[in-house]
Amino acid sequence: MSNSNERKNRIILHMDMDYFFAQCEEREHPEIKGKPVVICVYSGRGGDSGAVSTSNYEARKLGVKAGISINQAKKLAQDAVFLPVNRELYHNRSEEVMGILKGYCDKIEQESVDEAYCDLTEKVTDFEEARLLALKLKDEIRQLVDLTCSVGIGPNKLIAKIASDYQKPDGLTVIRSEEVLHFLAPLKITDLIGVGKKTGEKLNELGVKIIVDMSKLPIDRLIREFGQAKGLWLKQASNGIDDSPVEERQGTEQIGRIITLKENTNELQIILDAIDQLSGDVYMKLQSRNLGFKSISFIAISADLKTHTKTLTMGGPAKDVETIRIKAHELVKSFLLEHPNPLRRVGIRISNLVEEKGQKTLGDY
Ligand code: DGT
Ligand code: CA
Ligand code: CA
Repeated sequence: MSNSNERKNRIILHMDMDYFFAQCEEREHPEIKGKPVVICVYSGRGGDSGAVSTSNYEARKLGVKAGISINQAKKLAQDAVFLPVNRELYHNRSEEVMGILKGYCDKIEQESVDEAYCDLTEKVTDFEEARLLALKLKDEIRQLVDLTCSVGIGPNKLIAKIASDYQKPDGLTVIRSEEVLHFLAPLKITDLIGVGKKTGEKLNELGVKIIVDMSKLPIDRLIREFGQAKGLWLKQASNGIDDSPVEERQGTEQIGRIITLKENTNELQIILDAIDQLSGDVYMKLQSRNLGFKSISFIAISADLKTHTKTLTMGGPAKDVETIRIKAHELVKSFLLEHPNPLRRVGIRISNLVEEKGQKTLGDY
């Protein structure tokens, strides 16, 4: 008989792509591999005004990190390759990676463009099996998308996330339940997700620098300093306790799916057959959320792993599978006329999603 009050022993995986934007660019432009690469967000005020979004590890060695100004980065790394952000590219790569991850567990919680949690509790029997699964996942992402990531596995989201950041790049860190306290003890308090700069400074004033210091503070002291909820959370987090579930997020911006073709091809009929299958999948998701769409894109990844996207936007919203199919076919045909080379992966994405008429939205009440 299982006790319903018993805390379930979970196995949670967190995946974070390595130097994500810069790594995507390295794949797109193989000639820049090995050089420092800096991805820039230009402010639009002209010249080099703007900030660094991310950089590869070669550039980080020179001190070029996210957040510094482009001017400063150019001083630190004169010979680096400077590229503007190409969000469409990163988005497509992200979708491919998340698609692979979804094949490993029923439910993923995508945290940002380059990271996600995945609950493996029902998939594996122990941490060793989870480790083997993570190796397979990393390998598949490398084979199919040609990107590296770092993975952390732990008994909850908090530990899994810290573990994925522990060895980078291309890391894999597994923290079993009984190793949690030992693992956390020497880490900086700001390594706990949720302890920001302000909380960190306040804790420093209390003489707390590393996690083990905080785990030793009496709970009422923490509550006095930070209030009931936060104080309690800090106490639990410093002891590696986190019960938050892995929850699928329903982003409303777009719905997409990409698959790998059995073999690289530019044959229209094979691609259209794949598109029909994808149309059905995308339609199911659209329908389950009671939405309509105005834009549809065809995503093509060629044999050399370059990503192309072709989008069309309609005058008004549609919500039926036939429109998805017909519009996607149009996009494929015109794409193949422009790019007759064999494709490796194909996908469709619908965006510009709108609430279906007749459905009451929260604003109606
Ligand atoms: P990592 O995970 O340490 O190997 O490096 P990244 O670059 O993957 O860093 P991460 O996971 O914090 O962020 C993922 C992507 O998000 C990153 O490639 C670029 C973007 N990003 C991160 N920080 C910033 C920022 O401060 N500004 C802007 N615009 N983008 C950022
Ligand atoms: Ca990352
Ligand atoms: Ca990240």
